[in-house]
Amino acid sequence: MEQQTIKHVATVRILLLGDAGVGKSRLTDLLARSEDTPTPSTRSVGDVWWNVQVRLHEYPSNMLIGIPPTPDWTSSSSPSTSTHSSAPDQFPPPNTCKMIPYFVEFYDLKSSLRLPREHRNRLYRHIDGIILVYDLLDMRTHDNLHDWLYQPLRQICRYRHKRLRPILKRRHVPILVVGTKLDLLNSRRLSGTGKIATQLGTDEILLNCLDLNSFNEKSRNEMKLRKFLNNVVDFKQYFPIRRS
Ligand SMILES: Nc1nc2c(ncn2[C@@H]2O[C@H](COP(=O)(O)OP(=O)(O)OP(=O)(O)O)[C@@H](O)[C@H]2O)c(=O)[nH]1
Ligand SMILES: [Mg+2]
Repeated sequence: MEQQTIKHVATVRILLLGDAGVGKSRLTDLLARSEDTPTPSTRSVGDVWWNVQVRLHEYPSNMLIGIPPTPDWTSSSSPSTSTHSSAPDQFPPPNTCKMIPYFVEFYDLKSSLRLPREHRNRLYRHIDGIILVYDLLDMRTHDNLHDWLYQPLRQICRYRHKRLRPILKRRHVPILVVGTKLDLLNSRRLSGTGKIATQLGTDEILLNCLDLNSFNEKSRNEMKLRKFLNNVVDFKQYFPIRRS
């Protein structure tokens, strides 16, 4: 990892959305957990409205100085926090890839609180990624994800893109869909899963949030998570917060 002082490590922010009881808090515990931060208190950041847990993510630097991930991404605007140069014509050779550390903050709303709109909108301005969470035992929680997503997506689009609409036709904020309680599913029937993920063109992970091995290194889940976090960093770089 590139040597950087804590002061120079940028932060990306991820919002967890989903019905009460689907497993958002347990999933946050799992996502933020590391050897250095084994308990929630060692990785939690205090906030009145949100449970915020933080982890480090290592971003491969050749992705930043290479060509943007898709042709419709603009690289002309570069965020003030970025220390990276803009795109050269070719990817650098693989051995020039350095890992750049980023803090990742997961924002999980405290369930007992009803969040005032101004607090919500203030946070949405800084959100670089969304994780949609549903319960595999109750597919209504999957269908409700459309409702959970609509307002945050609209607000993030407003703060990060020049135009409000159409949201999904543009390169929107990265989204990951997670179905929980896989361990309690006693049939192999997974009908209905994957619908919203397909509509959004995103990855989906099905897991048991209570299993500490769910994101083992080099597992499919871990690879999907890594790809999502890389996209989140890209989004922060290519769509910095606009001054309104
Ligand atoms: N067996 C099993 N239990 C789970 C799983 N995920 C969550 N749970 C349990 O489901 C319950 C609710 O999980 P939470 O993480 O508190 O749900 P939440 O989405 O944060 O709920 P709110 O904070 O009320 O919105 C807890 O008892 C968890 O232990 C899972 O994958 N498998
Ligand atoms: Mg919770």
